[in-house]
Amino acid sequence: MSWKLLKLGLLGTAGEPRFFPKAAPLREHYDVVIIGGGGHGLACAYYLARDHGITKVAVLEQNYLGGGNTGRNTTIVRSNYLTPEGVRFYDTSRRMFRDLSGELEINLFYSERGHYTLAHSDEAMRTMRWRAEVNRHHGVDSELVDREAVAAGVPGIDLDCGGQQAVQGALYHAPGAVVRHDAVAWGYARAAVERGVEIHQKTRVTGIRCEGGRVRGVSTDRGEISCGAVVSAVAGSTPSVTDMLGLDTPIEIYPLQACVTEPVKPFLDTIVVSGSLHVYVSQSSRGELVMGAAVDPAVLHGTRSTFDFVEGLADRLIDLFPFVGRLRVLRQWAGMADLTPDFAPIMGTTPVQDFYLDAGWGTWGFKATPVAGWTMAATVAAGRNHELITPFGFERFRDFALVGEKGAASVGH
Ligand code: PYC
Repeated sequence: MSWKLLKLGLLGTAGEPRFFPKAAPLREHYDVVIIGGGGHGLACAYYLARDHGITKVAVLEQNYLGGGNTGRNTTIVRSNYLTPEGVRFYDTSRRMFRDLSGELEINLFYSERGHYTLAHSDEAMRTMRWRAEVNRHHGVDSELVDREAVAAGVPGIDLDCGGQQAVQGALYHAPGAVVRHDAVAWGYARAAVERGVEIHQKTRVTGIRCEGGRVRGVSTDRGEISCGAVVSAVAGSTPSVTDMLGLDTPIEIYPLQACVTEPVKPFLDTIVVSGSLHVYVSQSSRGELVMGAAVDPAVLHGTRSTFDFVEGLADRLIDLFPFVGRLRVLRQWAGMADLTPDFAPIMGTTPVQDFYLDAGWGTWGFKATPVAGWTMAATVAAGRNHELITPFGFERFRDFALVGEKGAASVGH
């Protein structure tokens, strides 16, 4: 018997420390309050402490860590976007993800699989060629591949799609990866706490106090806090936070659903996306097929799952992978996608002094976790937008300076 087990038996207590300590009571003042204990908020807290020495930081989470969109996605990391702004931003994130397990000392199961975005028409082939060119121009590994290359790279695929919308080729993005999503939140949380950040779960922000046009504090269901700055990183709950300040954004909330099948033998070691069929699929290390579709068709602030979604997804997926028709769906879930009209986020400073927004992530927020946290922390520390996020500024809708990111996924362009 191992000494550790014997000790546990004799003492009756496990010697392992908690992953991170229980939060203490709320303090009266913090330099920065971050609303939202998802990946983005926790990453911002971590980089505030690591890069800027700002450690009097509280992350307030109304529910539990990573319980929002961080734990409700299909874990895809890629940087094969269409706009130069998008490519630069998401590629910085992808490179940060690659080194993150070492940095946070937690195994995030980061796994580079390659990512195929299928093209089912001449027009889609042209767009994929365009994306490949923009990607390569910015040093991102993407190429247009033909139908034969797709057949060779994606076992089990029916390139004729059951007789509809045959696959002509694909944008192949070799660095496309999957990563264990909830571990990303836990890793950032632990590393932030180790540097002095406080995390308060089950703490709901009920109001934001301003004086003279600048933020002074927040009201919570556990009491009042004063603070020097507030960062909102709450994805689908963004309208409830911006309403507290009377700030208008063009964000609309649509549910994004996903599901997994029962586990099967490993056969798919790549990520496959079809914008025309509105499906994407990869196989997890447990053998489950992790799959999703487009956002639900109507605005809804909720995370209910529907049979309609599974039925529609299965109907389209079996055109691509006929044998999947024999598999059972094990579980399904939904997130609340905060969509902007130009499919790019809204980040950084706002018309309210010392109130910073990290929002508008739609269906592509998880892959931005490291870069969003890093650039938001730099923005809060300097009081002005980091250069990587200037194209995503709050004022762009007023100034008609939209980004037009057509490399977003799960949304009909
Ligand atoms: O942006 O890669 C993506 C994605 C996949 C599913 C939802 N968004």
